[in-house]
Amino acid sequence: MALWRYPTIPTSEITPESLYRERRQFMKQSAGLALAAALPSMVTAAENPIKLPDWKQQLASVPASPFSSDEPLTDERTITTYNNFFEFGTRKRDPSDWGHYLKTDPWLVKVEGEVARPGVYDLNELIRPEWLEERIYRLRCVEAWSMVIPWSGFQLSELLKRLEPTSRAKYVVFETLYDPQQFPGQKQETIRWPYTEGLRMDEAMNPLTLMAVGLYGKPLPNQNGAPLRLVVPWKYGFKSIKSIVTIRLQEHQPVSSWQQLAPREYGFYANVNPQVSHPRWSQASERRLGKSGRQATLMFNGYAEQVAHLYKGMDLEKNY
Ligand SMILES: Nc1nc2c(c(=O)[nH]1)N[C@H]1C(S)=C(S)[C@@H](COP(=O)(O)O)O[C@H]1N2
Ligand SMILES: [Mo]
Repeated sequence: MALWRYPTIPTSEITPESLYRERRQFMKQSAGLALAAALPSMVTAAENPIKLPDWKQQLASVPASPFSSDEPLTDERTITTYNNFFEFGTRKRDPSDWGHYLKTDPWLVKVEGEVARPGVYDLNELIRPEWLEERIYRLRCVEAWSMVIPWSGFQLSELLKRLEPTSRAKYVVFETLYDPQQFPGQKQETIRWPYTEGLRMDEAMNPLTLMAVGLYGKPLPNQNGAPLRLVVPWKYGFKSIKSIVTIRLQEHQPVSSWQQLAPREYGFYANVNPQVSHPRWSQASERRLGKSGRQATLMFNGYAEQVAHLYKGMDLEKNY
């Protein structure tokens, strides 16, 4: 028997998506009532020895974003056991098998470069509970599969505004934690660590760009990039960098990890584009995990209306 296979999420905590939707609907309707009913029980809450930071407790009841997709959700088990997170290894099961090695509390985020408010922030100082909302987004991996994921998080633009970028800030760069003690996959040079990603300033400020801290109404599981990850729904999944410890604003375009590893296959933009093939396979269609058959991949992953204007006049075959 393999002793190392701790499931990170106990089976009892996995929520079927139908139940999840019902519960969310119920909560919306009864939010007012629940608040009143909660008052007498505040004594018990105060006695609760497990004191989570405020924002973690709120995740189950944050408002639903109008940007949410209404497609059926991918079930929680698939979202939390079929992962790409090379810091834990290259197999889809590695992140859920090894995720428990990562300690996410406390979590410090270094903000540097072209900002008026650089510094090392505790994650709990960085998050404003009133920013939080739930956004159901499609995630399209460059490997031609996709999922529909209920994230909880906040618009990156809110955070950036608070950090006050200078006029020279043209790009935002993100880095994942480098610590081979917690990330066994970093003992191999599969990619050049730390995992690095970047966005042009207008992409970062677009209202669709999300910083996720939760999934299915709970704090992010480690395998999904706890405690803080980027989600850019119109780009291939690899842009959505996990377990972020550095946010840097700078004037020049950064080189992202996949671009550095295979520049002919992965570009800086990585916009979902069914018309531009990967050199080794087509991007025209995708397999929606949990569903049979394939479906057509949509331009910008279906978010063209909100983001196509960002790339006006650019040759998307060259800027892949
Ligand atoms: N730090 C880091 N972030 C990462 C990756 C990774 O290996 N390391 N994989 C990326 C890829 S290829 C995809 S498809 C998504 C997968 O996110 P999920 O496992 O939460 O579905 O995470 C992205 N973010
Ligand atoms: Mo991916």
